[in-house]
Amino acid sequence: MTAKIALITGATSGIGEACATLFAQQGYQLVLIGRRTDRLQKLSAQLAAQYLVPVMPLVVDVRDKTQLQALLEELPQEWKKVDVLINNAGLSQGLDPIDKGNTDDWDTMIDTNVKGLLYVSKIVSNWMIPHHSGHIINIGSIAGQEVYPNGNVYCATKHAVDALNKGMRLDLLPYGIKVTAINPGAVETEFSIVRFKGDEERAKKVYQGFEPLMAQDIADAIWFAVSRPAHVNINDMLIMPTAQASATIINKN
Ligand code: NDP
Ligand code: 8X3
Repeated sequence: MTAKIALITGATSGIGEACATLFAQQGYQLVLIGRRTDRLQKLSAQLAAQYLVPVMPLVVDVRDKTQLQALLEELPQEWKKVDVLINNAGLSQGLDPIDKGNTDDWDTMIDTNVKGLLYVSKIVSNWMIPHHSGHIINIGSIAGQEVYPNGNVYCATKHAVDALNKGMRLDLLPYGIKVTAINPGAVETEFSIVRFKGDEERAKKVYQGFEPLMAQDIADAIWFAVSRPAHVNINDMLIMPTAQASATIINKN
């Protein structure tokens, strides 16, 4: 039997990297997407050597729909039978009230978290449809369920992911394609370093005084959803650190 294929966006760190590792462990062939060439090449080589699975690294920005389409459509036909798409690439930029927000940051978040996810989903769902199978995992957030002060645009993008997750499930239902949202609370990754534009001290403080989730916790939840029997779909899953009750209420020491 040929190996199953998972396509993971944002595989160069955090949740995407943990998913790449877990799916390689499970024997999946991987298409990995990210912008940082060195990291993507290194991870791909390491997973291929350690787990003996074929890995196809694609260095591309999911916001660049022309390049994205060209690279994906150029893949050899056998790589297009994607069984699992993990729409994970995403980010937050800044944490400011609406009147002080940086409009370039807004563009980056909307273009990556919403439009990038759409571009990838359109291409890959068209590969899944003829097979009448496949599973799309959309990484949402607690920020897609609640809105917190200064989270405005990031929260809006994750609410959009929630709506798109539901919309995709409706539209792809006739083709037997599963669609699942995984919505994490605080996960210690590079997320806050990116949000605070490289300010590692500020980023570290986000996770101080409680035990946050780790990227592996989210990869495990994704694997749970993907490994259910054919007749079972997990529509969505909200996963929080035990110390976190809502977007803003965290029991810190
Ligand atoms: P990281 O910053 O560690 O990882 C983000 C990944 O997305 C990186 O691999 C980055 O790769 C990739 N990425 C960002 N922009 C682009 C782009 N334009 N094109 C291609 N790849 C891109 O953060 P996380 O692992 O935490 O984030 C993963 C997802 O989880 C995001 O969607 C985030 O919103 C969501 N999330 C995170 C939570 C958290 O607390 N950490 C909680 C809830 C949801 P590169 O820079 O190489 O392109
Ligand atoms: C990331 C988690 O709470 O910073 O989606 O929005 S949060």
